[in-house]
Amino acid sequence: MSFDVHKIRKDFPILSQKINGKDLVYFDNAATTQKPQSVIDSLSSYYQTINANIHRGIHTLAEKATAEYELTREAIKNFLNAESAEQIIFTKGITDSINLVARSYGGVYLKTGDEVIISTMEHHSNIVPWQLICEEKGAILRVIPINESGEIIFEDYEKLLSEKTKIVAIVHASNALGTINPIKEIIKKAHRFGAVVLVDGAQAASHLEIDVQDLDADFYCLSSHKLYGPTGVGALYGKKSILEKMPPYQGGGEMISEVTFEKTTYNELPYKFEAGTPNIADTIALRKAIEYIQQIGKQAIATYEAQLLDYATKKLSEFEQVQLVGTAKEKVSVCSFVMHNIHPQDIGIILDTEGIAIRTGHHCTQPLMNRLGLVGTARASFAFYNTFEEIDKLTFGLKKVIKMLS
Ligand code: 7TS
Repeated sequence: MSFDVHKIRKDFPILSQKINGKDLVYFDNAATTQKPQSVIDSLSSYYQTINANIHRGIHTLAEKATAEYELTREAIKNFLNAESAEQIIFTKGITDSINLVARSYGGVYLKTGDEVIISTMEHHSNIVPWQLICEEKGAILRVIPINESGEIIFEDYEKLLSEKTKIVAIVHASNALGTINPIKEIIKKAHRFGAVVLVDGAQAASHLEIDVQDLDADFYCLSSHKLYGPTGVGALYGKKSILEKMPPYQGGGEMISEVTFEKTTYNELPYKFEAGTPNIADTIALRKAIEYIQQIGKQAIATYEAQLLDYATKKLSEFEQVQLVGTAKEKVSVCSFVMHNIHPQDIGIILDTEGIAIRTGHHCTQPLMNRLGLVGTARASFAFYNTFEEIDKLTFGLKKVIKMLS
């Protein structure tokens, strides 16, 4: 399919509305993406035609709902190029996936004195679960430093690795800076020391081609809502040999094979990790989002978004008062910036009066902000439905900010 942004925009009904009397310019895609009509339709169609609880039923609706639900697992398997669908575990999102691994894998395999490595640019969801489990186990959290452009310092990472390293947990692309980390090399180095690697793919999966086998990732995490799908659904990919030796994360229905008061045996993968009735409708709708992305094509998306990023970077650099935050060589379409003597929140409030939605603050990366000596940034993050004209509106909005506040 050839790339036609105006045709694509028609598939996203939310984009055609006015905010504060102006055309909505949605530049908060790193927080959550908008949903195409096919995803919205899937949600109401599910409740109108096949709503039933899955896996346990023998009636027709239960079988239809189960089949649709499992098709999403298959779609994610293909999206990530995983070996098999049983390696895809449904979760509530990235946060839930990381907590699952920290509790289940970390709970068994971390011992006193062991080390977990993360980076300076992690989202709180890839910091706090590791702090909790490290504290419980007497393990130590180590942090890879970054340079002034917002890239990890690879030699320092290599120095942190040792026989004590058990887990490396790292973001594929930073939500606050846009930096794309050299994940394949990071994984290769960690494996030399026998450590497993978890990759937070929140910001990468919507922009880049992901191949978990090529990366040799041990765990890879996704959130549906950052992928044009509904909120409240995510996926965790894991290597089969590792998932098999991990104990269940939560107990309840679905995850069991047999229950007696004396002893319970657990279900097979992936169900061992999926306790209780899941988010069925939203999981089914996620497949529509994946199909939508695949129909446009990751390559076409990456090329177009790179052009948007280049254009925005150039336009913002023309402002004397604007300082870009995050100037890594490899970036996804995230443009963070600060303005001299102007609080990021004030930028966000004034841009909103122009119908422009950006995010301001620490972006759940407080340690990164501390490292950069900032209270927060203003962040415009672009998706394939954004346009160059919208970036012009952002620059117009920033001129208004300067006029009002400097
Ligand atoms: N990791 C990264 C890199 C993220 O960007 C986010 C959400 C998460 C983890 C957590 O994902 P969740 O789906 O479990 O909530 N990032 C943002 C953001 O940048 N602004 O709002 C949410």
